[in-house]
Amino acid sequence: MAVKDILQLRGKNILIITHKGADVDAIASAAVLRATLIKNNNVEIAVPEHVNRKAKEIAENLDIPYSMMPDFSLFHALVFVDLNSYEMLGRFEEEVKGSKCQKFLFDHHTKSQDAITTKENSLIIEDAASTTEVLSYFLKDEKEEISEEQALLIALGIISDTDRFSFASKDTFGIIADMLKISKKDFNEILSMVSEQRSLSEKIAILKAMQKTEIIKIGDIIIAKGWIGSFEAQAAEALISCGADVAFVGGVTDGHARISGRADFLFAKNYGLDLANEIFQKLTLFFEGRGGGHATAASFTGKAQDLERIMQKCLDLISERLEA
Ligand SMILES: [Mn+2]
Repeated sequence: MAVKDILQLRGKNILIITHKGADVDAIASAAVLRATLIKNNNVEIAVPEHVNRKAKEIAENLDIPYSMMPDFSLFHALVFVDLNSYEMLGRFEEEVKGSKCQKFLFDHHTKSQDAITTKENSLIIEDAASTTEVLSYFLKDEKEEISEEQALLIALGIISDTDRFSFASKDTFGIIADMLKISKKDFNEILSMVSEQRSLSEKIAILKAMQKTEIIKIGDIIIAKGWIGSFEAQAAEALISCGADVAFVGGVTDGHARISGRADFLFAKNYGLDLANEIFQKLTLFFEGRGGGHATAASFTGKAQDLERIMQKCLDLISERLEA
């Protein structure tokens, strides 16, 4: 078996699954793959738990159907996009574990220990800007045609996941140039599809998190540690844009402790730091829970009562790492 065998499937029922809390890259990736596979198969998209606001808007505008309660017994093959760990599967975890279906996977997150499928059936490119970028390589290598709509979706995934090109892989701009041509859309039009207005509650939550932020200095390095009820990821991002080199923001959501970590891109590069690998996956050695993500953006979900201790462990691990 190889990941490209997915293109040989004929007359099958295929379920494409995104990570929980699907974002624009996840939904766009699912739709790109669906457009290719649907030529010869029945294809559905499923999202465990919720879809973020922007992704929902894009799914509506581009008529991308998805369900949140698929009947797993109907499908012959499962395809995972924009995730590679069971942690990110949320409430689909048990059904996926129990499923004997063929499983394929496309992703750009740091590889995790709890892999969903075999290496042969996975295409994981950790330094790709988005999963849609990974899919653009795949379709090109397999000489599959990329339609106008797929090109638009690939561009949307890249622009959204790179936070409008605040980082990129060596090929990102070349791909964007190609996709703009195929999509026949101008750049501003695509940009406006992913730009987002923060809600009032989000703005206030983030500003409050700033008030409660502790600043820890290790030599010239600034680590920020904050607390918030929701929007941990956005608050951690805000702390990085305010000047922190690394930020950890913790909160309790739905009875679970959730910690989001962010690192400044250049800082992480200079130190060869990978937050997912070196901090968030390691937390599972000390606490019950799940952790993973990317080099500069990662998270951990554990027991609510451990929040304070998990936050302290993040600081210990990063201090050990940076002082070494
Ligand atoms: Mn992604």
